[in-house]
Amino acid sequence: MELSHDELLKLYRWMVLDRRYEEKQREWVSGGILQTGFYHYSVGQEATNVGPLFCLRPDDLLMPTHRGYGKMWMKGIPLKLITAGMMCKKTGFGKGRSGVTHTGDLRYGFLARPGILGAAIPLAVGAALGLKMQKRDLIVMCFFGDGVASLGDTHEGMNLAAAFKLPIVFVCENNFYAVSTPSSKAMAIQDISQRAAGYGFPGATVDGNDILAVVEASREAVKRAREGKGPSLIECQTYRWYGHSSGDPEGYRNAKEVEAWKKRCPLKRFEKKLEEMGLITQEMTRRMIAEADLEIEESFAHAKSCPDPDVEDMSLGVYTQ
Ligand SMILES: Cc1ncc(C[n+]2csc(CCOP(=O)(O)OP(=O)(O)O)c2C)c(N)n1
Ligand SMILES: [Mg+2]
Repeated sequence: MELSHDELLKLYRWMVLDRRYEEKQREWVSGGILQTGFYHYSVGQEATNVGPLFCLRPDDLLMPTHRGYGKMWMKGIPLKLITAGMMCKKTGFGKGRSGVTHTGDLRYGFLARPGILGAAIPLAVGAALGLKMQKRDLIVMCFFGDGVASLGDTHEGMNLAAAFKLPIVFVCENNFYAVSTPSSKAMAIQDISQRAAGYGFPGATVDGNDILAVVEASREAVKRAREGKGPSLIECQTYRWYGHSSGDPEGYRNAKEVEAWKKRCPLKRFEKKLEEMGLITQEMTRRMIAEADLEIEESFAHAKSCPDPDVEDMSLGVYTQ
């Protein structure tokens, strides 16, 4: 796969920001600064967050999931807007009403994630159908988890996408758990990508902690969708280092398993590769971390200065005027 040095460093920078932002967010939550519900961390899943979106055009559409805040800035949403949204500020993403989890904004091609798991798949397929009917050369990228893989809506949506040859790429973030349920107890197949054959489109399983493998598979699937050849399914096998959400005591998995996955850290692996290629030094890494931290702090300072929503803002967008 051809990636320029500039592209490789860009990928690394995005992954650094993703890691630093979520680690900071955990501090905000434990320090009581963020109090607006649950936060779903994706630390450990950075390559899966960043890689597929790296292959999109800015005007393509994304259906995200509840996990992976990095998908937001990868889709062009400014960090300041995201942090203000997390703090439920009036001028933040989501306009202060539900944090950022179930909000969308078409100006960024960012579709709203419904709270009902699985419902996102037919919505994303509907968006792809719209693009096809309008004869646009845009595509939809639709993320979902291993838990969502077995829901009825998922099968119906994928089947329709195949039957209508829609411009959509399905990205399964298989982190092997749906809250406390291990995927080994929820399905009898080895790889979720095997399901693609049943719908009639290509499916591939990749190491979701290997950014280059993720980008390679994503590029191929995006190209296929854009050329009008229909959907693909990419299963990225990865792991979340922390609980399902900020309040999870994690009684369902053992520390040994978590430690084993931490050894496969997507960031460290990529860093090592870039060092071997002579593209990065420890000094550069330190500088990139400092730059990411500064951007995060600036977004936080901005969010603190934003106004809180007013009572009348509650019905904004709920009823037509
Ligand atoms: C229909 C429905 N059932 C349950 C929930 C609660 N819920 C939110 S996330 C989640 C787990 C999803 O697991 P997975 O698809 O593997 O994604 P992950 O959280 O691992 O990224 C559950 C059960 C929900 N939102 N909707
Ligand atoms: Mg999961």
